[in-house]
Amino acid sequence: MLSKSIETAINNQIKVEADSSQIYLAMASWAEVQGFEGIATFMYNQSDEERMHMLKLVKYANQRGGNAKIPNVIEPVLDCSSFKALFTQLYEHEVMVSQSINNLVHVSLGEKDYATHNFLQWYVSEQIEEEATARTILDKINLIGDDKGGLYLFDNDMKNFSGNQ
Ligand code: OFO
Repeated sequence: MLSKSIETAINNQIKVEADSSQIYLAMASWAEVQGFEGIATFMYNQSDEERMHMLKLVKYANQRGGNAKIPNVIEPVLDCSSFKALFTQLYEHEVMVSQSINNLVHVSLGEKDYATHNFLQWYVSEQIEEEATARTILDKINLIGDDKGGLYLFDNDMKNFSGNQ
């Protein structure tokens, strides 16, 4: 049985994952309208992954006798002034998600809820990957700058990136 404080902390994380899914969806739609098919595909896939992260938490909370709360959807505010700005926002968002997962791990240990602690290890590993992916992409964008040819190749590259996820 989940304690009230763990239930609340999981519900907070459910919202973080739901917001992440919305942010990636907004980025996907923006990239699609701009004609960047590869980036759009990557973002759509990420959005689906974040929804899956949210669902896992919903099911876990309910399975442990808690009550998962389904949050409102937010309208994401994107910085589309440049690709660099957009991917910096993405990277910073993932760092924030990792911190949020770490907090949750901390709360579960404090409460000696080892089942939740064990369940969260999957998220800890997932965040290592997601942060690394975001950092790799940002490094590439920094190399390309505003070069149109480079962006074209980068967009193509992103299709494969999505395939590897
Ligand atoms: Fe990338 O946020 Fe989920 O865990």
